[in-house]
Amino acid sequence: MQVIRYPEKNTWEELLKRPAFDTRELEATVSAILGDVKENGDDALRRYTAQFDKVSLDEIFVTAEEFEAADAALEEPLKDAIRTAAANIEMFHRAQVESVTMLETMPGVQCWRKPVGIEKVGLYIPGGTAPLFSTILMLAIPARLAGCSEIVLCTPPGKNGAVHPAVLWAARYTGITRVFKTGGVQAIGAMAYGTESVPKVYKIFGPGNQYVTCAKQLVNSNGVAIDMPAGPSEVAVFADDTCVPAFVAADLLSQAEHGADSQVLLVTTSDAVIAAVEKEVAAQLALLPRKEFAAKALDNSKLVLVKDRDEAMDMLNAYAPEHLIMACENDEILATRVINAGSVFLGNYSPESAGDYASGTNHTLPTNGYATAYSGVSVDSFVKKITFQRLSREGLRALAPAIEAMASAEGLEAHRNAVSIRIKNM
Ligand code: HSO
Ligand code: ZN
Repeated sequence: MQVIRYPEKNTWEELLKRPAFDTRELEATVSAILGDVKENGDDALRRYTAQFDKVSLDEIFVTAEEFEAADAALEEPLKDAIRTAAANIEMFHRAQVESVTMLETMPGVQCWRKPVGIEKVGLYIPGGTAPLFSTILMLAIPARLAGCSEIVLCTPPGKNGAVHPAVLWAARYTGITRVFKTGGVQAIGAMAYGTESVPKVYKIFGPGNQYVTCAKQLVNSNGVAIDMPAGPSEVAVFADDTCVPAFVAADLLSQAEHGADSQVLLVTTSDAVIAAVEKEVAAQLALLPRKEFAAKALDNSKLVLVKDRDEAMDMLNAYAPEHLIMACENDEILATRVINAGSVFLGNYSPESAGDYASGTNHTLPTNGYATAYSGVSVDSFVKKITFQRLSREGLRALAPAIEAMASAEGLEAHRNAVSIRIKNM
């Protein structure tokens, strides 16, 4: 980890830069696979599954027997853990379900807005070095609460042709029974265009590697909605002398273990904290099974000493982290100054892991500085909001002069007439 003391403001941009993540060079490969899936459907999915996942599949969809086998294979304590997490996530997201408020903007002019679930949504869960079944809870629970009527899930099979039991169990527990064994770019193509087995959806959610991200962007430019542009996962910690360095180190490592490209940043007002955190990171890293990934991520990571809390907040808002942990005095007061962050964790007892799994908040969050303008996934991500209105005769009569004047001024006589013809008829 690089230690930087009292950096000048004009060096911040460089210091806070994420490593370049340019998907353009992948575009040719990715778009060839997408085109193949569009043209050849399930045949193409089977070919890519044989090529990339090294397994030949008869059926692409997961059968009832496979769900049963997953249920038998999964240990009860893990099922219980998933139940606890799901209950909290459900409670937190249920409160986001908006009710319809009818407003009378003028007597006889009624307007309202109704959230309607996106009919068909597709969730993608990567395979890879760790099967993130927790992401199923984070996507399927808000999708159900939003009222999406068709929710499908794509995930790559392991070399034995099966999907990880926790993935299948979490899917069925959250009400998803249409799971397809296809991963990577081909899965995104399948959900974007539809194949014989996989239905076409209107919006695609979920994390993935650079190829998956590139595929999501390409199908997005062809009219399929996506959750958000994704980059490698990141955490920033603000810590002062009241932090517990061992906790801070553990939080930095928890994010670093996601992958070699993960980003971790510590901003502190205390030089003693830097020394203590460095020592703790070294000790804890040595014990981690995923130490290779974590060590690589730490190579690109920074510990920054700043002069005071104001400067720390300026720097953190400029960085716009996906996760922000504030292990400092009066954390709640300082937190009122957070402008750019995906999700904030306050105090010494709020590790990012709580939000990653089980406290209730969503872990699908904006990375790569997108927290300046994007929110994490919520029930809102799964709904469209449709506006309605009804004008009574009196309502239209009262509003007519304004509409007619504006329509005439825009030179749109047919617009004006759609009002005038009714007034004359009254
Ligand atoms: N930190 C990840 C979410 C996750 N962590 C899933 C563990 N499992 C993305 O922000
Ligand atoms: Zn995580």
